[in-house]
Amino acid sequence: MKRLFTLLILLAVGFQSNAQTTSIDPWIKTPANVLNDFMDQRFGLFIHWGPVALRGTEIGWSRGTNVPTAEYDQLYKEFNPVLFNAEEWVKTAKNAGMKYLTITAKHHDGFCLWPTKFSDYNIMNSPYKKDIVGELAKACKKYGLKFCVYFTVLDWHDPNYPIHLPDGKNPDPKADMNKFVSTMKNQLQEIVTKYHPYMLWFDGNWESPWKNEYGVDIYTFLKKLDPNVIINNRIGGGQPNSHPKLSPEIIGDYATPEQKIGELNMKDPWETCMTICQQWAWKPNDKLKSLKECIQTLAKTSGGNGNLLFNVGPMPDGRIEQRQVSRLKEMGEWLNTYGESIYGTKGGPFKPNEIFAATRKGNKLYIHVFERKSTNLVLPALQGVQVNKAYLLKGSNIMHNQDASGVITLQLPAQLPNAEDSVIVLELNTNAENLPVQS
Ligand code: FHN
Repeated sequence: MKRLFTLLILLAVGFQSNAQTTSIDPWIKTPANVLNDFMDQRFGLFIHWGPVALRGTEIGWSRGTNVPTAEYDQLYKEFNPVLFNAEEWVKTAKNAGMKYLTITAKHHDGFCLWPTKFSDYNIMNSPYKKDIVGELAKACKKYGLKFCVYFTVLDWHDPNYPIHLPDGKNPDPKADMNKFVSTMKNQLQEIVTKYHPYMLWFDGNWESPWKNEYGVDIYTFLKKLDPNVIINNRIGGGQPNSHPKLSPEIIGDYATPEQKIGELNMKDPWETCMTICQQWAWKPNDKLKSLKECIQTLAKTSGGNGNLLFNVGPMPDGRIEQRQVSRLKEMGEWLNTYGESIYGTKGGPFKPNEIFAATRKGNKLYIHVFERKSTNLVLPALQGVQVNKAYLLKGSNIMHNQDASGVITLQLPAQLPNAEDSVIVLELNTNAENLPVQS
């Protein structure tokens, strides 16, 4: 009811162009229940892909650096990923225990993976001629994953965007940002109305041409199309160092720490984005993260009350490398056993560290044990809380005691059941989600 009222108010006074204002009308912000649902998902697949896979260099950033600009901009004419199978990609995500998928519909190089009417530089003008974004949206719907779209606000290929190379220098005086933003709105309208993304992952907001006012305008525009679409914090003018933060002046619904685990934060929603290898786009023989690093990153992200958007870079033929598929499957196998300690949990109340992290749901406190340094694992004190029961998730009871100050000591088995992350459940005499975060 409140949202209908909001919409009527906004329609009545007319959606003033927000090009002048630098903050979002609180009434149109993404509802808390929608954001809570997003944070319950905990784990998603990020996919960086485009014609640059033909060179195995970084998407966007290798244009005019590792790959001459003219050569880079012609790659789409060779791009024919005949082994692309959207359902295979979505099943890979599902088998990994992932709940959402985010595809780079348009990265900094400007190439569009959907049949946009507003740029000829798109997949329909490659030999492949199929709607990658549409196929993934359909496959996500079929397999019950939430479909999300990455969209860059900088575009080094578009003549109306002033910066044409990754060095960010020499803004082009012939560029026209008003036309550029108009094209962006048209393309975003295509994406939202045709594919109905659950979340939009903006990026590239750090270059000088992009102003906060554009972010307000785009956020407001998107909310007219879908009041519930979730929007990250890279839509306003800003610096990369602002990505891990969320604040009233930063436009967007959640913070986006990159290639690192965000800090424990019970107030502001956040999602770490991280590569399973080193490069965002596919790179031959790139270094693959170990299973231990993958699982412990997920546990520490959840322990910090955040989501993990974990990235793969598919090959030029449309397949995701088998070693990456296998690594993700191993994560899924871990989640098959321990998923209740990740999905729908809150992080904390202890700060994640190299020995353990904590998540919680109802009266259960989950202790993710990464290393067995000694027989006893001593947890910070929980005042006024009683541990009624302690046991390995899906396993045997754990000896425990609690001293007068509330310090909890767990007696670990000689052999932990899981080399990456063994989860111990502490059943409390209170709701664990209400416990204050321990400094
Ligand atoms: O420049 C991009 C980069 O290519 C990649 O897309 C990451 C993913 O978060 N974002 C930007 C770097 O911060």
